[in-house]
Amino acid sequence: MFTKAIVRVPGKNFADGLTTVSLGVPRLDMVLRQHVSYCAALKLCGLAVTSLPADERFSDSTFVEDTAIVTERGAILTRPGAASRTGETDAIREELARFFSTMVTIEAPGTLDGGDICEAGEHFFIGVSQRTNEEGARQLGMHLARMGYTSSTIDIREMTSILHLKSGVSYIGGETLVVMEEMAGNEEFRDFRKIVVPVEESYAANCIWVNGRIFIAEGYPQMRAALLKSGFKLIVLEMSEFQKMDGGLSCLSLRF
Ligand code: CIR
Repeated sequence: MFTKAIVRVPGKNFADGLTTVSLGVPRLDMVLRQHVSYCAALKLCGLAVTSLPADERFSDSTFVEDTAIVTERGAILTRPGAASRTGETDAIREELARFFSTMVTIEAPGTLDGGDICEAGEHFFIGVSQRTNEEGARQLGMHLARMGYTSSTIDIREMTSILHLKSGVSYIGGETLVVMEEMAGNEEFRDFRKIVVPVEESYAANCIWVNGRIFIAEGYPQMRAALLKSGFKLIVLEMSEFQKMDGGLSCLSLRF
């Protein structure tokens, strides 16, 4: 169970962040409203939410997930792969130091975004992507092994439709993965029960388990029906403005 989460309020310059999609310019009032609802949902699930103030130096800094991997056995500070985001980790280091006595760091020339790391119980899938390089993946694998976890890498560099591994696959507890159709056949996922997301609902593959509930994005009826049919309790959240900047439900918080 999670007891805490860290989030960061989106800044006024949120729309200046990086994006690979052409869904239009996010509306700040809606960004803020959607962020408030997201935080409220975390609180509803019993988490104490630390809400960091907006950091206007970094337009993408509301996507805190990319700055750290947080586990029950310690935290790993990342080294984000986008040059405009590398400075985001300094503030998160200070914050995490309040909660974690064990903290290690991904070092140059390694790069790694938290969005590429999919925790699945004792095992971690590490995406090698446009943001996470092989050296970053190697360092993370080593840190995780020292903490007693196993890991394996999944190369998504050829998959142009997703930014991060977790844009395409999410672990929602037990033996279950939610996985986009394009990735469902991956051998790494062979031992898991898979809920396959149809191509037209791919964005919904990024969902999160929070203390017995699954947060999913609004507007994806097939995914919603599939999860309900499997007995999951859902919290459906509007994510349109974050989607415009390549962001999903997992990126908006560090949960531990
Ligand atoms: C970026 O390109 O870095 C941000 N605009 C979106 C990051 C989304 N993070 C995530 O999926 N973990």
